[in-house]
Amino acid sequence: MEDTEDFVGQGPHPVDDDVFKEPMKKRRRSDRDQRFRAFPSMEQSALKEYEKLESRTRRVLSNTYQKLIQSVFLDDSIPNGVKYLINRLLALIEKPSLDPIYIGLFGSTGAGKSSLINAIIQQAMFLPVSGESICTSCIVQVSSGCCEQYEAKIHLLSDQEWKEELKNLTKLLHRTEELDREEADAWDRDDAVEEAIWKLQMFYGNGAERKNYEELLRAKPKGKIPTSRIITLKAEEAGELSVKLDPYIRTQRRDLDGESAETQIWPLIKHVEVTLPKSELIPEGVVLVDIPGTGDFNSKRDEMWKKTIDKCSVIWVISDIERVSGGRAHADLLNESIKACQRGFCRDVALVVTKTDKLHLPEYLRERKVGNRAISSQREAVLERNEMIKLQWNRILKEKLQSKLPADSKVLEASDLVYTVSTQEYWQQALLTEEETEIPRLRGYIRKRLLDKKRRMVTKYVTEAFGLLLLTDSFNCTENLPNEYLHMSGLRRFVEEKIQLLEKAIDQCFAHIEQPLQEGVQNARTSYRRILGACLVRSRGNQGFHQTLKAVCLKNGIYASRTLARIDLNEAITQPIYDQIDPIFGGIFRTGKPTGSTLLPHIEAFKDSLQEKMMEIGVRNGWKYDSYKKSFLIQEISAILGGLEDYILRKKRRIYESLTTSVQNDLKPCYEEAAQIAGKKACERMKDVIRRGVDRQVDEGMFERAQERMQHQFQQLKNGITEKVKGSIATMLTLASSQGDGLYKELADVKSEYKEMEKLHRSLREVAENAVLRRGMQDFLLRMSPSKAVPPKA
Ligand SMILES: Nc1nc2c(ncn2[C@@H]2O[C@H](COP(=O)(O)OP(=O)(O)OP(=O)(O)O)[C@@H](O)[C@H]2O)c(=O)[nH]1
Ligand SMILES: [Mg+2]
Repeated sequence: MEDTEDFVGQGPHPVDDDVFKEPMKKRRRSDRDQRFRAFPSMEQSALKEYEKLESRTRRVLSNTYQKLIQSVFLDDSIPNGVKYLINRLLALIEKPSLDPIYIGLFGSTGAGKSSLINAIIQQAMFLPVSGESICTSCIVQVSSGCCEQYEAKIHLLSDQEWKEELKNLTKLLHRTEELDREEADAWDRDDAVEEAIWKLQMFYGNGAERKNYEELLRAKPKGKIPTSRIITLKAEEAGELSVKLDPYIRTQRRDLDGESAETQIWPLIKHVEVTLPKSELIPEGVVLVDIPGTGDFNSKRDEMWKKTIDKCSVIWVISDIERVSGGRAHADLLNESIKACQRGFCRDVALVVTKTDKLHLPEYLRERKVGNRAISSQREAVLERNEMIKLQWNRILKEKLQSKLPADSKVLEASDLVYTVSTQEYWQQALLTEEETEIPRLRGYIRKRLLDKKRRMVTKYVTEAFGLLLLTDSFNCTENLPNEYLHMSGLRRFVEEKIQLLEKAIDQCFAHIEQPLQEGVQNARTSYRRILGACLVRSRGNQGFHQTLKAVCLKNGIYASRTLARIDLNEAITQPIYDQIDPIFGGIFRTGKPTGSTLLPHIEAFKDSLQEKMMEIGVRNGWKYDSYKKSFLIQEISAILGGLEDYILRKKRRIYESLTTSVQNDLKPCYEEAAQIAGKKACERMKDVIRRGVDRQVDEGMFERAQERMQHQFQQLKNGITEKVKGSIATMLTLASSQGDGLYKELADVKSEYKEMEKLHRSLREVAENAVLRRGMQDFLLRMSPSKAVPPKA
């Protein structure tokens, strides 16, 4: 742990960012800043301590595993208990160190997402950026690894996926012959069509847009497609990889003829993964994801878009300072992010306002109503505006989140929901200091998230490993007492009763959703016509909308392109239901402080009562205070129920989406019918078919069916939970009561491993204490130092 000692500001440390920085950059850094530089390394030492603890634990587990398999290797039959042990050890050894933390940068085109990633990773021109047109063409993931090289993997659509895309593209382009003259003139090719033609031309050459699906299936693509469907690029330096990568990521201009090999396979690109060499700026385990704001016409890519948003545990909504107020796209993005908190793993939403350097001073001064302080410079104006934006948006965001999420969600406690950044100033520092560009603050945020997660993960890991070592060691210790079996069967009855109680508790907690669900359905019934009407008009009138609408229908109600706002009819008409259920739904699945409707505390209570019972039985049986068997049982109960939490989180998304999925399913025939329509007044006729189709389905109980499906999903979750609990506990009890029954075997001596594990388990607390101590010192130093940027008086 080389760094552990340098956490108190003992003068300037040339660690961290400085090493990577370009030499010619202007510096404006006081002594205070120098001391601040030490903070990241404090966090890093904690991180390293946890990492060390984890790797040592893994080593102990492997040694134990090896000894075990050696001692049973030649046996004819391996006792069940030992098998169980071996499997558990192996599972723990193979458990991935840390699921990466995905941080999604989610924003409209031109908002500055790619520029921000470049600044955070300290590579000025790494990802392509552009001020002229849509730049990043697909989802790009950036992370750091342990190798020395820069690497990129370009993932392509599979053959099947491309065929499906082809089918849809040709359907969209298939204009009917009977289109009459008048309409043909008015037929202004809209975005969906432009894009389809261009994709086909790029992939198969000019004229492809006139061929039908079967012809295109036989046609030969211009470019070479690797059978693995992954293109790997490697480079020694960032600049080198950046050049190679550029054509794959950058949206190609349609007016240019794509002749290079990269652009020819471009319509196939699904997403891109970039791995940087080991970096202190984005530590291993963090993935920054550049997510375009609208999704994609291709179903596979669109599905991935949604999944990617859902797998992010942090979402930064990126918004250009000039668009942050009043932009509809911006509001849509915020809503989508809050939805992700409901259905996905997202725990944290923040607003990152970009390009704060863009300020026209005379204009600002003229509009400026607040402040009695005179503003004399661009810099002061920028800083003042930043503060104002923070105040304003912190409030707006909190209100928005409050109406959607349970009242005391973690994200609502966060003091910093808004960041005001400037990547341009980060590189130039003509106006602002590095700190004031808030790029370092975002890096701090990333590190804090990682550290929190690592702490939780390692604590769980070490505790579980310790329990397993206890059990292994206990196989070598005969501790059999009379009457024990009797108590075990008593225990079985006890467990059954407790499971019944758990089932009841889960029912009660799910019952909270029923009333809002009912009300939501009523609201949906009364407002669906208005909502649908709003979705089916375009400010431009029908011109060109005809094709977009066709695309919507071809995709079962969902249409996404890079240039238009996303259209999702199913989501739109179920929105009134979601508006009603959102806070309750969030409440059921929340972690942290429980309310009457929260699910997890019931499982926790179930665990506690079981563990208490184990203790009791232990005492009655005269098991030694730290009896192996007792420890094992208690440990295993934690492990079993700990696994449930992940299971519940995975199911959550399915339940949440069941309303829109159900509606989409019911409306499928109507979408299919509408997609067939061509010829005269196609647009009006399509709208008509959709309207009538939805009316009919609503009359036949579409919303009520959606409600039932959601309730059914909740029931399934309940059954899943109880089945899992029953199964695992039964196995555990069988093992625990069978030790004396010939299933037990003298195993290799693992005393030393046990001792080592005990030590590691103890140091878990030390590491946590160190972290608290360091944080205290950090707070102290912060308080002692002169205030940071002078906040303007509002
Ligand atoms: N003045 C100023 N311009 C910026 C800043 N950050 C980004 N830009 C410019 O804004 C434009 C768009 O930036 P990008 O990073 O390409 O935006 P994006 O969100 O990745 O856009 P897409 O890839 O199209 O989704 C570029 O011309 C950048 O140079 C900033 O902090 N200040
Ligand atoms: Mg971009």
